[in-house]
Amino acid sequence: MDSNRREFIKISSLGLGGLMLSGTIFDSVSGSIFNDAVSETMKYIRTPTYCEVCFWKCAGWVTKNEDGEIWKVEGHQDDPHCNGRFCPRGTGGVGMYHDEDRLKQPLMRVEENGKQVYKEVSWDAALDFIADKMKAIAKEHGPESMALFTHGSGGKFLGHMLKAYGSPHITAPSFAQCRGPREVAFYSTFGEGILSPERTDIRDTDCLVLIGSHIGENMHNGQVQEMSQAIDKGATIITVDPRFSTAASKSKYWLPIKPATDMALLLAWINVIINEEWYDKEYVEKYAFGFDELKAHVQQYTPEWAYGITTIEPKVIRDTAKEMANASPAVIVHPGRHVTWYGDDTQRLRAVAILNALLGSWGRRGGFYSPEKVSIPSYPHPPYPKAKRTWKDGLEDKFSLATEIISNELCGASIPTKDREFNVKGWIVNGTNLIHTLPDQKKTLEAIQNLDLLVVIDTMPMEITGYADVVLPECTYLERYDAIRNSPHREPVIALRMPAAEPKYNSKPDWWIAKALGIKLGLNEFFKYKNIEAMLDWQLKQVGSSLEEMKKVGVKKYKRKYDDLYLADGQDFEFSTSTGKIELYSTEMAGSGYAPLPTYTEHAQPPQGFYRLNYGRTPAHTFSRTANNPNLTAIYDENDLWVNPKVAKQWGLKNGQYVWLKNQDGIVSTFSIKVRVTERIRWDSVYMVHGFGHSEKKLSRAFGKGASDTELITNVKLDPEMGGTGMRENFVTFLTEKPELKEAES
Ligand SMILES: Nc1nc2c(c(=O)[nH]1)N[C@H]1C(S)=C(S)[C@@H](COP(=O)(O)OP(=O)(O)OC[C@H]3O[C@@H](n4cnc5c(=O)[nH]c(N)nc54)[C@H](O)[C@@H]3O)O[C@H]1N2
Ligand SMILES: Nc1nc2c(c(=O)[nH]1)N[C@H]1C(S)=C(S)[C@@H](COP(=O)(O)OP(=O)(O)OC[C@H]3O[C@@H](n4cnc5c(=O)[nH]c(N)nc54)[C@H](O)[C@@H]3O)O[C@H]1N2
Ligand code: SF4
Ligand SMILES: [Mo]
Repeated sequence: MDSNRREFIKISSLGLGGLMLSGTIFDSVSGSIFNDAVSETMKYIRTPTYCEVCFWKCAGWVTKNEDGEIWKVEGHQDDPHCNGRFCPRGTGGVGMYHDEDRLKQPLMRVEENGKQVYKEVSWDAALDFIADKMKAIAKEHGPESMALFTHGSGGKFLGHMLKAYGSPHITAPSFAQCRGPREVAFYSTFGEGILSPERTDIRDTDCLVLIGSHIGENMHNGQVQEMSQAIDKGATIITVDPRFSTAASKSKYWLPIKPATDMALLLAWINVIINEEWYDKEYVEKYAFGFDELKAHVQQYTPEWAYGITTIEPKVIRDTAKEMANASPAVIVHPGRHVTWYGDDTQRLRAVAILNALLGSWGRRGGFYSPEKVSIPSYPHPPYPKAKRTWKDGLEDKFSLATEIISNELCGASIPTKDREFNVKGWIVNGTNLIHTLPDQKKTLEAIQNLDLLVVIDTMPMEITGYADVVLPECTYLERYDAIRNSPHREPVIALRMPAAEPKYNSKPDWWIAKALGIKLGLNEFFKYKNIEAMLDWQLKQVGSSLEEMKKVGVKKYKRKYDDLYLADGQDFEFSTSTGKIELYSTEMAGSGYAPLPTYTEHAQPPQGFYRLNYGRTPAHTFSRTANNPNLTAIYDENDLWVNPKVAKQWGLKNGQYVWLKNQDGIVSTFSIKVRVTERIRWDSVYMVHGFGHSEKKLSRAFGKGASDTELITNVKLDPEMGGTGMRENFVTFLTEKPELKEAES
């Protein structure tokens, strides 16, 4: 491997010959973004949107001031995602539009005087280059050798373009780095997933159990609002977290569990609920499969046994089990969202699913409801070509329960090995900062060095852009149309995003990029619509609305087709599992060679002098995407490191002091992080918020602020069922002096 093939380029080092060319000639061919319909919308003072600061996608209104400049974004009253109120990040979303560090022009990697630099090019030139490379890759390796890594709304259009080109390889970090294990576990148990927004009926629950889920810092809007409603109505909150989270502070019970031992607690709860006969007998008898096997299986997992593992006292385990049973069926053992922790995550989530089944909460008010969404057809197009090879080739029966493509596997498939026939040769990366998002950075960088083509579409000069051959600036969500937001909810509901202003600089929306590139690839048949308005209007008309209507109302609710929000008393119901029942004992797991009933596996504990690296969210930021946002950095601009007072004393660490962190593999953090001495974290762990420690200097507010958890996550525990990356088995120690440049950088 030639390690200099793709030198990291700071976006600031633009080639001298950089020349701005507007895409006017090209625009006249493929349709300008600003055709009549859009120019007309610029007259509106208030335009509908849905938020892109996180994936809760709250619908809102954008208001402009008298000068026609974007002024504020507020929640849409009729939208069940936000009920008229945005979270602090959503309100600060206008900062994405105003951020002066934004990507402004298409850039191409060129060599000048023996040095790789970026040169500003026209859209036409950039897309010509990409199309030529993609054609060459298709010819030499097959179109399936192109992959799309995407997170965010515009990915739909790029995905359509890639499928039309002949590759099914579209992946998002929201599966294997986030909620994949949860979906797989719930599918195996109930035949249905949890989906997004989660189908948790929090507002009507009497007991909410948060096991790792830190709602309140995790600011998914509707859930936070419903949790506070439930608290006001007297619901019991039980929080299991090694850290005293915001949720813990609102809880009747806080169980400061020893990290990595949640499975033991879950199994002990199941043991108690079965042995004390606190489960919903009628429900289990009617709907569940494998109760006797489960009962026999959990006899070994007593609260006394779990105490030794989790440090949670048997009485607390019994008392909390009783609280759940008292509330049953209006109880939710929350499945969490970012659940890729220790590698046995699908199994842990199976235990969560089983517990909910025993409590009868699936399909019940105050438990889990059955969501419904509108069925919106896609704009007509010819069938996609069938790929000759897929990412699964060569995997044999590994990760056989994955329901989506595993991002880290596609990354791995980009590194040639002797025994893998299928290789990925080109990436389009859209709206995902893979350097901070995928664990094991060394592997990500090695994959990147082996590519024939790397295109990055982003709004900001994030780390991933510095490795691209071509960087394409997308305009922000406030400056574009996107696909109709179509969410599964208590009532089906759709929302429109339309541009509130023209794209700044020379940025363009993904829908335009996808269409323009598609046409250059000769895929005209797949892009028959004149422009996005025509396409959206066609789609909306299929469901009894129109673009004109949606521009006025922003959000439209539909009546449910089926009266099945909850199961009716004694209703017969066939679950989509192979037995037609809720599978306490999973036939799917057994059939695929996995454990049909969850078992406890011991995980590594920190070596002497090291602490488990724990990470999470802060209310004012989303991952790394907001780290440079002028409005949000004003609230919080660097992460800190939570350290237990006992540990601080032992190391002589003071509040506010900066330290570097070194992990079990000798990797040292590039930047230092401020110590926060607090009783709110156990002595065996430290905690930081994910998304900080940026090394790209062009991020003028984020550069060097705080530390990155990702660079310290080098030990990845793969989930055997679905390939998720367990990231919480990494341990760090403190360095109080600035270390030499770490190896990877020297
Ligand atoms: N170490 C560690 N890794 C994690 C996590 C963690 O907690 N710790 N969390 C995991 C989870 S749960 C998730 S869901 C993923 C999230 O992973 P990502 O979604 O990749 O997270 P971000 O770091 O926010 O990167 C988003 C990128 O999109 C760009 N962007 C923002 N808006 C737009 C837009 O409108 N268009 C385009 N084209 N680009 C845009 C941003 O500038 C940024 O480069 O990360 C996972 N990885
Ligand atoms: N403000 C804000 N909100 C967000 C996001 C954001 O970026 N910013 N991202 C959204 C996304 S995509 C996701 S996936 C969610 C993620 O949010 P969640 O699904 O709620 O949380 P996790 O990241 O799994 O867990 C973080 C919590 O787990 C605790 N924890 C760590 N180790 C253990 C353990 O061994 N056992 C137990 N029981 N607890 C442990 C941590 O102390 C922390 O409180 O947040 C969503 N909401
Ligand atoms: S929860 Fe906040 S950041 Fe996420 S979509 Fe809603 S308003 Fe935006
Ligand atoms: Mo996530």
